[in-house]
Amino acid sequence: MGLSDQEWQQVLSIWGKVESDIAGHGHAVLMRLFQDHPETMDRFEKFRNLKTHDQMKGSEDMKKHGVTVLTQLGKILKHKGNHEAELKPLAQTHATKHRVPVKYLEFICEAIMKVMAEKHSADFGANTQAAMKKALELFRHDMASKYKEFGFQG
Ligand code: CUS
Repeated sequence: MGLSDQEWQQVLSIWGKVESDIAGHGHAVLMRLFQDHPETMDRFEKFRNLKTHDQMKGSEDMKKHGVTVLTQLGKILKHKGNHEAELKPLAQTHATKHRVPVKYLEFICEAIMKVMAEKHSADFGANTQAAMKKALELFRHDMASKYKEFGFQG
């Protein structure tokens, strides 16, 4: 489940491209998530009223939340697996407040992979994709075990 130094390097190098436009990437990720899995919109009250593609496109709330999601995930990735301190409060709010199931985390990770592949096809080759996938799997695995500590089966 762990990543090699080289894999972390690939992950963080492509993440640098995400950070060059974190708002654009974040909004694209949530657009993709809500389009592919509309049921996930239910977790956050401020998104429930968004009905059409255009409403989502123009939503400042979605843009803001996209930045939040990717900023938090970026902080975690930069710890290269030693992310207990960052992960714990995130797992706590998602287990007890938002009640976001592990399945939804999987969906959002898929959306992240798709957006990265679309925006950075030249730099997101098979090896980098595999490394990114591993990093996101590690993240979800550790979120899932923390969820259980907070009594949420996820
Ligand atoms: O916010 C946050 O943070 C999360 C993410 C991470 C990565 C954990 N989220 Cu938000 C999630 C989700 C959303 O937003 C929506 C839907 C589903 C899930």
